[in-house]
Amino acid sequence: MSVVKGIAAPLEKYDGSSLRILIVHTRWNSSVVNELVKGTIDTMTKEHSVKSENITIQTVAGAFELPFATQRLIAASRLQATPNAAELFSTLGENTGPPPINSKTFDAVICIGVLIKGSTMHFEYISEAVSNGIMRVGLDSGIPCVFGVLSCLTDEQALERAGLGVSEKKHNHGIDWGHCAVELAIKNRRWI
Ligand code: DLZ
Repeated sequence: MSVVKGIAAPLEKYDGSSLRILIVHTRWNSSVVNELVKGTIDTMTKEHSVKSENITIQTVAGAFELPFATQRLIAASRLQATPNAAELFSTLGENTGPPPINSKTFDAVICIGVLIKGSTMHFEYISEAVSNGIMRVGLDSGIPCVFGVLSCLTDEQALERAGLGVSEKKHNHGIDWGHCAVELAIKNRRWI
């Protein structure tokens, strides 16, 4: 049987040696999340030469906190990266758009978490809020935010997608998120 699903290889090899990457991950479902984080980091460092000292890692409790934390961390990095940023912000009115991109802010963010459906509506509300929230942070900030949140109906689905399952098809999705972050970070520099 032919395989339809999945991502084709990129057209070029991306050099991530100058990139600054932020990973924000949850402590909920940590055994699976930690494996996904590892897969993401290994891919970026081993396959794209991202320097480990240029990867910042922050944690939050659960997936619902990912968009807020990401937005605040991007804002904080911009303040630190721009010596007179406080002055600059004070001169800006509201709704004037995101602050200027500085070379020391993050080139890409990867938000990582695992939602597992329970017996209430919690899963539906959180997964929708988190996917919309992460998308919004990316669009508002102009910094690519990779959606590294698994929305699983069972524990087994989560294990399979972190490469911890028992089936032949198990695959660590962190690998894809690592490739995705580097590609989009490099392309975003060209697009500015
Ligand atoms: C409360 C909760 C539940 C039931 N399940 C998960 C989950 O599967 N994955 C996850 O990342 N977080 C879960 N949370 C926590 C919420 O995301 C959030 O941290 C709390 O509602 C506090 O805002």
